[in-house]
Amino acid sequence: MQFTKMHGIGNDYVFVDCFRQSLPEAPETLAPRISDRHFGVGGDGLILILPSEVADARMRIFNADGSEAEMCGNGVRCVAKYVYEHGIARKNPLTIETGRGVLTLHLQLSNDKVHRVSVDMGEPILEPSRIPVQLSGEAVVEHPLTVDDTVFPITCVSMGNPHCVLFLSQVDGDLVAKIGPKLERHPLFPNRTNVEFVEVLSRSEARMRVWERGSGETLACGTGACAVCVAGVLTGRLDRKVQIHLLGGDLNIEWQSNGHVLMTGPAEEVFTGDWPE
Ligand code: ZDP
Repeated sequence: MQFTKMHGIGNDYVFVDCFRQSLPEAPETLAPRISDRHFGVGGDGLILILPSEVADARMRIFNADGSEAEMCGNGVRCVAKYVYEHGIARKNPLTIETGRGVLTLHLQLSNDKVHRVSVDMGEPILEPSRIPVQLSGEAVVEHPLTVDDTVFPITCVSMGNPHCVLFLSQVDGDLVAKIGPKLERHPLFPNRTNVEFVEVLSRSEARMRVWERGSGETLACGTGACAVCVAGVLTGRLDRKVQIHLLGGDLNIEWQSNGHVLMTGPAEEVFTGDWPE
């Protein structure tokens, strides 16, 4: 099976072109093996690029633990780059079918290569039952949650996949590794959750680290950065247009007046190879 290794600001995945080869039999068991950084190719997960009835292509994403996610921000920019550059659809904009619907992606090209992509990520979902988080009310904004005897005000947002955002005065790796998995698997989140740890730098700038559902800490999360922008506006900390600094690089996020979130960032192809199955 041919694969292509790609990343969006260090959030790296193994991509399989299912236009040109058959779908892997059991992607949920292939994902942990191919993502293993010692015994496999290495990555935060597996992404399948498939034909679609309703868009230029369809994306399915499996986390490193084999769980399938509804959406991914860094991955969909890479899918757009692959679809354009490998001649599946040389169009701009492109449409990609995901677990949260068909998205429109505008490509920034130079010498016919895709360097950056702007994705209309759709509207954020705030209704607790649709995130899902087992709390009442119209939205979960700064709800005090105690973990390890510390109270963390959580704000919950879905971008098709669930996010739990924490604003803190200081964020370090120990905190992410200690609290991340406990919130990911907290009983409040029936489908588990991604967890964002955020330091606000100004009204238009923030630094974040992320503990991803099914992958652990990663260098970046695109849907997570979108959730941080939305949570920042809801809690009065951030303006609607922000730059988010992640361990792997920067993303530009805008919660537009039409209610849609626009995410802009790079996408890179690293190498291709053969997986012996
Ligand atoms: O929702 C989830 O289970 C995520 N771990 C999916 C991956 C999200 C991604 N990192 C992103 O950029 O949004 C690809």
